[in-house]
Amino acid sequence: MPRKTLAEFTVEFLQILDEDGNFDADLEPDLPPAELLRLYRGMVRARELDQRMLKLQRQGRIGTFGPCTGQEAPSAAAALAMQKDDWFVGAFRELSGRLLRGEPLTNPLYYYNGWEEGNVQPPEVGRRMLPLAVVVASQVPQAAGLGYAVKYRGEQSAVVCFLGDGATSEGDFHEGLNFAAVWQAPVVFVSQNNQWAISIPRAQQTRSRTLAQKGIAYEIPCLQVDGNDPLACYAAIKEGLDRARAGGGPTLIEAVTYRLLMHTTADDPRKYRDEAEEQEWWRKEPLLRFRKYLEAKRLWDEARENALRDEVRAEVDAAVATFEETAPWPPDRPFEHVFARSEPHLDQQRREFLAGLKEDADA
Ligand SMILES: Cc1ncc(C[n+]2csc(CCOP(=O)(O)OP(=O)(O)O)c2C)c(N)n1
Ligand SMILES: [Mg+2]
Repeated sequence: MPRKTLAEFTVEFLQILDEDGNFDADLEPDLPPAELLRLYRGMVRARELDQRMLKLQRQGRIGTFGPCTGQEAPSAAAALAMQKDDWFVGAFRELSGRLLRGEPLTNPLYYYNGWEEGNVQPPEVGRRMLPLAVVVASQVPQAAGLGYAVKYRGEQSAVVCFLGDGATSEGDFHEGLNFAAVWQAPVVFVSQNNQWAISIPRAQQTRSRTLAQKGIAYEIPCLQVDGNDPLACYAAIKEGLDRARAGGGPTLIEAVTYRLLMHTTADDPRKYRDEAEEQEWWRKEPLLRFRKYLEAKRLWDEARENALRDEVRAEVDAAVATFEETAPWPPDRPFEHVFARSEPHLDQQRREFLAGLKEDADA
């Protein structure tokens, strides 16, 4: 008996705006000028805060953090495509999306100084933004569960869950995708393929030709997009959210982007990658091309750019001043968030930690 083909698959790629500012007018999403400007402003705010945090870290004024420079497009686009009641489930490179959802600029400063309070959103933002997920892929099953919950309750809301390229090699990723598919949970998974997982390059991460195709095994519609193209990211995430709300279950999007800076401030990329590769990606970064797009639409010019940068830098200055002047929690505050009730070994660690700080101060 001859073998026969049971199934065939394709993986599509979407780009609307390229690095030179050329765009496909037929594919342009229907976003009014005010929304396009909001998107750009959101990305600029993230870039400026990121750059400032890098300086603060180097000066010992905040702790270790993972910069998001170059990866502003996917989560900013998601924030625009999402509704207020949707759940935002991030990893740790979604600064632009978080800020666009309303997170105060002081939150990342608090968080990266060791205060879990930086994950708490003010009431106007609401609770539908999960804390940063540093444990790689741990947020994927949680997003599937949230999707199941909103569906079970008959809500119209959906979930957008971010993860990295390395995260797609984790068991949690596959378990989460499997459950989301079986339950037809309204979740849009967005893998930010920034080409690196610390020092592991994309080519050593997986043999899969695309990360998007990992959805196929679970019968999840998938798409690869130019992750430095905010318009393609928006169109793809919006399509996924519309499908989710219409009962069509989950979507997997691979957003092809690049981590322009270090993994975290604790490492030095020059040890494991070529500077020529970085330079090539600086040319493709999202702010540059989106500015060109806005200029082509006659929505932007040099004067507006300078005014925005000044305004945002002043905003960042004010946030840093608030963070440093008010210093709202003592340095041993994180110990209060480990267990509901403290344990003797934790009390011991806390005493040692405080004694160490005192020693450093006295030295
Ligand atoms: C379960 C787990 N294993 C290992 C680590 C250490 N770690 C932190 S980030 C990271 C790489 C993540 O790569 P990727 O998913 O591509 O995300 P990116 O950092 O590039 O945004 C690793 C291995 C971790 N935090 N959690
Ligand atoms: Mg990565």
